[in-house]
Amino acid sequence: EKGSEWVVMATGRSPTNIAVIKYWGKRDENLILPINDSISLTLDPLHLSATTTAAVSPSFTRDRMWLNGKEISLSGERYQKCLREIRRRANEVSDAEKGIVIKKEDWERLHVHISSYNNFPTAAGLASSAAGFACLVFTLAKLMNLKDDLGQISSIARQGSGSACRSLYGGFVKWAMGNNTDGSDSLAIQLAEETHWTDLVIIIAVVSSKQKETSSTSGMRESVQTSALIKHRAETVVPARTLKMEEAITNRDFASFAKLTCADSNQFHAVCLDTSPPIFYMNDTSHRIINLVEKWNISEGTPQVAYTFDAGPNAVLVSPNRKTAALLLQRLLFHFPPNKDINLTSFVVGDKT
Ligand code: 2P0
Repeated sequence: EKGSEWVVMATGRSPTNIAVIKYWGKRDENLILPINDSISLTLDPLHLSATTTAAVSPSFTRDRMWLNGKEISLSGERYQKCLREIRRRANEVSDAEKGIVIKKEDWERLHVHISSYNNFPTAAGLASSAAGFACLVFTLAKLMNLKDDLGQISSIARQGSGSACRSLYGGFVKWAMGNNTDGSDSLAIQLAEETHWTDLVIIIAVVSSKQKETSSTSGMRESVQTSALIKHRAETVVPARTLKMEEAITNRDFASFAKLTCADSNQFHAVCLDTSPPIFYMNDTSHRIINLVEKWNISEGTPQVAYTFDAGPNAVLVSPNRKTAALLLQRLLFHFPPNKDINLTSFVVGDKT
C-alpha cells in the first residue's frame, strides 16, 4: 500500500451555449429527454465559460465540490446521476513516474474533490448550468479515463441539465431528441466546427441581472402540462425548422438564420404565455429591443441582426459581421443610454483557444 498522500487531477473548460432552436419541454423528467430537437451556438471559451478541476486521492473521505470558491452540496439527484454514470464507465489510470495505478474497480471507493469557477458572475442573469454541467462531466470523464466518444459524454451531461449536452462541442451543435426510452440516443451532434462561420458577432444585452422567477425546469413542466401550442410546436414547427436551420448554417445564409432564430425565440415565449398560469420571461426593455431590431431589419429589406431570448429578459443579438455589430451597438446605445436599463457585452463564436 502506497502512502495516501498522492493526488491525481484533471482540468477542463466549457463555454456556455445559446440556443437558436429552443429546448422547452421534457418527455421524461427523470432522464431529461426533450420533446424536440434543439440547435445552439457554443460561445468562445474566453468569456462565458466554466473551468473545473477534479482531483482524486485516497485521503479524500467523501465527494465534495466548490463552486466559485464556496462549497456546494453534491447530494442532488442530478449530480449523483452524473457521478454514478461516470464512475460506471471509468477505466484504469496510471502514472508510472509517480508510481500510481488506479484500477477500474478502485473508482467505486475513491472519492473526488471538484472545484469549478465561472468566468462571469452567476448573478449576471446568464445561464450557468449548461457550461457548469458540461465542464463537470467532461473533467471527470478525463480524470477517470473514459473511452466513450463526446456524444456519449454529452448524454451524461444531459442528465445534469438538458442544455449542458450541447456545450460538449464547439461551433454549431444539435441536441438530437432521440427515440429510445433509455436516453441512449438523446445526445449532442456537432453540425459545424467553430471555424465554420467566424464572421458572426454576438452581443448580449444584460437587461436584468436578477434571478429569474420561474426556473426552466418547473417552467417547462408547466408548459407541457397546460399549453396546447407546445404540442404543435414540438410535433410540427420544430422538425421543419430544424432542417431549415441546419441548411442555413451549412450555407452561412444569415438572412435565413436570422429569420428562423427570431421566429423560434418568439414561439418559445408564446408557449410561455400559453402556459397556465402564464410565464413572463421578457420585460418591456426586451420588447423594445425586439422592436428596434425588427424595424431596422424591415427598413433594410433583409435581416441585419437576429435576436433570441432565453428564460429571462436578456437579449442575445447575433450580427453577421463586425461592421453590422458596430452599427447595432450604436443603435442600442442611442435607444438605451449607458447605465440605463441595459449593459452591453460582446462575444464572437469563432475564437479557438
Ligand atoms: C435552451 N433553455 O434551449 C432553452 C431555451 C431555456 C430557454 O435549456 O431542466 O436549464 O436542466 O434540463 O437546460 C434551460 O433549460 O433545463 C434551457 P433542465 P435547462 O437553451
